[in-house]
Amino acid sequence: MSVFEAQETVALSIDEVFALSRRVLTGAGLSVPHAEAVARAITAGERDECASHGLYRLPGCVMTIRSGKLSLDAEPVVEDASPALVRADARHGYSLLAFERAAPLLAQKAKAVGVAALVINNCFHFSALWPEIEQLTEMGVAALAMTPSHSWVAPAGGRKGLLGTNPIAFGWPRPGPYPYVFDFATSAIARGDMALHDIAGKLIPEGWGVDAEGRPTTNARAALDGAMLTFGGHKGSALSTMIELMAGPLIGDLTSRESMAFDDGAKAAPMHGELILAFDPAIMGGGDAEANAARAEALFAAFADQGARLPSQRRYKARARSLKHGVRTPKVLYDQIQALGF
Ligand code: NDP
Ligand code: PYC
Repeated sequence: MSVFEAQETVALSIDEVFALSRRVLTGAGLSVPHAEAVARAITAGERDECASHGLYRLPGCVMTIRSGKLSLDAEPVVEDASPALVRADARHGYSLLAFERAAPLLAQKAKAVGVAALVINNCFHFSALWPEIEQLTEMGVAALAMTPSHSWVAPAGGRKGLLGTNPIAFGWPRPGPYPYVFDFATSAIARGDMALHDIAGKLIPEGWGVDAEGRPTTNARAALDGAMLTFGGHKGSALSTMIELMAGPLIGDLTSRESMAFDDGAKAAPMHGELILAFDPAIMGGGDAEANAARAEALFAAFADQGARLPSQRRYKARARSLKHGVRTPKVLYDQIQALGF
């Protein structure tokens, strides 16, 4: 349920969300290719009712643009590094354009050798991972993506920020338009969602964060100023640490702690790397790809048999609704975006 459920809203079509995002981003100085890649991600988030990674992100993008740290017109350099490795240097631009430019080669390599990796380096990253995963499943490959962020999250047993909110997302191509996709932070909740709780004056459950003194809190502001906690205790903490390593030192890029140091109080989006793996079901499955796909479908069907839903089902329902009726954005957010003056 949205934290803004009871608030006054403004109705927008999907095209209006994109146009508004593009206008603000180019108005703030971002080059057109970057602005359009970012606007596509923001529009997808708003369309799928992912409030923490939709229009809510626009004021933060403007802050990142004004920080002086982001390259506003960086041309990503895509390198065919080995038969199974694509490297994209975002050159301190946003991650999304680098991903869009490199993703077709990643899928092509996975289809040639079975499994391939895309390493994105030196990118500012603020977006949800599922739009990237869906682009890859549309190309017929299964995919796994992960990225650090800023060190807002305490490790299990600790009380101070060290790990990022570190999202991990996976996608499996299915017949029809809706792949199996999950995408979540390894913190108990994304920081964006924690901030939305703060803005809405809504309490957070115990276990999401501790205050600046390390005491458990149900106050979102106190947890944002203190430290967030991982989901699943030591399990989320270890998974988050794996993401720090795999999408950090393994690919020659920054950990969340180093990203925070790079930021140095500018309050820009985190700057680090991203790792995306792609798998070709035909090569990896060896024998009968159709039979393997049917067995995956049988697994998904068994969820429904016991009344369980698949991850992304809520999003896909929201998408169908938004494409038909448009979206409703909190008026307070809409006014904040208009007040940016672009
Ligand atoms: P959630 O805790 O809401 O988990 C989201 C995932 O779990 C979605 O795939 C969701 O599907 C699925 N899900 C939720 N409830 C159920 C259920 N009852 N049954 C089955 N599946 C369910 O989200 P988070 O707060 O952890 O993350 C939100 C977003 O924040 C992600 O998209 C992530 O990429 C982004 N993020 C980005 C970061 C970055 O650095 N770029 C950092 C951290 C987070 P559905 O959507 O259909 O509900
Ligand atoms: O919501 O945790 C988050 C987040 C961090 C960077 C982008 N989103």
